[in-house]
Amino acid sequence: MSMPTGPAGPLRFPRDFGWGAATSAYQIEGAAKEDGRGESIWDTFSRVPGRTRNGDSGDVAADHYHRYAEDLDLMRDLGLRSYRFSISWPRIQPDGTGAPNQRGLDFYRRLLDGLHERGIAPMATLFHWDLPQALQDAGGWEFRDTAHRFADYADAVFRALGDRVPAWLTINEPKTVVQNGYLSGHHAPGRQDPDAAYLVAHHLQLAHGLAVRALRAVGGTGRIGPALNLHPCYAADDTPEAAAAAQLYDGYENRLYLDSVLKGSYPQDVLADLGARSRMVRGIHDGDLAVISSPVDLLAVQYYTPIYVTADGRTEHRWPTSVAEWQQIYPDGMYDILTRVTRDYGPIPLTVTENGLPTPDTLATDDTVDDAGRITFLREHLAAAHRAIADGVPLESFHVWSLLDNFEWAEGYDQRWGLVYVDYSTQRRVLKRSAHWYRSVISDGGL
Ligand code: IFM
Repeated sequence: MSMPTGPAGPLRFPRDFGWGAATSAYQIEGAAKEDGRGESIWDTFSRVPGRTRNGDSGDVAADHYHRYAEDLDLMRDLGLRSYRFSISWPRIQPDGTGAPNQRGLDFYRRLLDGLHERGIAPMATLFHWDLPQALQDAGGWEFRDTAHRFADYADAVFRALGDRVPAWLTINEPKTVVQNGYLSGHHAPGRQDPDAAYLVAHHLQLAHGLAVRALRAVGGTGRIGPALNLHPCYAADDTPEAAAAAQLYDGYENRLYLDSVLKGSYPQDVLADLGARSRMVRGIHDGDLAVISSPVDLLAVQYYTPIYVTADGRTEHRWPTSVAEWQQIYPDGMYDILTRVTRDYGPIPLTVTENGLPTPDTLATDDTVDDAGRITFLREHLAAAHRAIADGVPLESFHVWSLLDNFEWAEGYDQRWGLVYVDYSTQRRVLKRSAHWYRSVISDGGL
């Protein structure tokens, strides 16, 4: 990757940089009951009163299943070079097992063909949290067999779509499934069981490794890697106690997922903290870490926020937050996490597959959306990514979260994360000011 020097401005990105945007199936597709799609745990979870804001669900979402051609044109008009989306497991295997549903595969084939026709490189995530409900009924990610079901599903997808997908991501943010689905319980399946949570972490990692092996077994030519949300963890003060607490926090936030995939071991401090009697530690079988650390081709990093850890292991906020109160806006964290991954894990190709924030966007009477805060946020985070590249990080691409406003899980439709505003009453799309800005960043090749 060569950094061009040229007239356009001080922060030029590599000429072949993959300027992109990201989405996920349940958050945008809608069409929850069409073409043979089965139920996912998010369909079930959203129906339980009180689980999502306003009782919102992904039943209709941004209606992308029907409007994908219009959305592809939007991507082309923005100048995107890369589009990261996810494949809905219950569209492909309505009950989580068995022969693939051709109508589900056909939808993704149409989407992929549309991307190629417009010169946009697809990046497909196999699992972005929409587990088939039938597999949850059989034990979900607590059940080791689910990892094998995932490998079977991945195999079917690789065979059907592999000729059209140059880059695959296995599991989106396993940590969020662990923390939100099994610790706090505010995501599907809504459990609050720490012992189960870390067994789930292991099975998600195992599923990742089995899918990597499945791709190699079918002779797939696409590249593959995990999609990890990484949070730089800093000590909240300069006591040795805060440093030790931040180090352990980092184990749970980052090394649990990075070390297992890239070093073939779980971090000893986390294993010791969980204890030999924990379900996770007892659930690690001989050979599992060899599977989990099957060589990958790229690592997808998702960065939103840092974490500051106090001596007694609590967390503190230090920087301004966004509409999402868990987020602290700290662009240097992007630089820190990218350079740290390269320093600690070697020069594996990196892609940023998510970065963004929700802003209080409203559609003005002149049909514009002035999301100045998103422009500032993205400019500063892109500048931090540029600094990381200049310091030797092999970062290939950057995907804004998100292309479109969408279903933000437990927050329903209240939080708007898109470059493109969706008027949910009509499903009309309106480019926000940030989308116009991003288009010029792409055409200038930098900031
Ligand atoms: O919307 C989510 C996405 O599904 C996973 N990463 C974080 C985003 C914002 O919360």
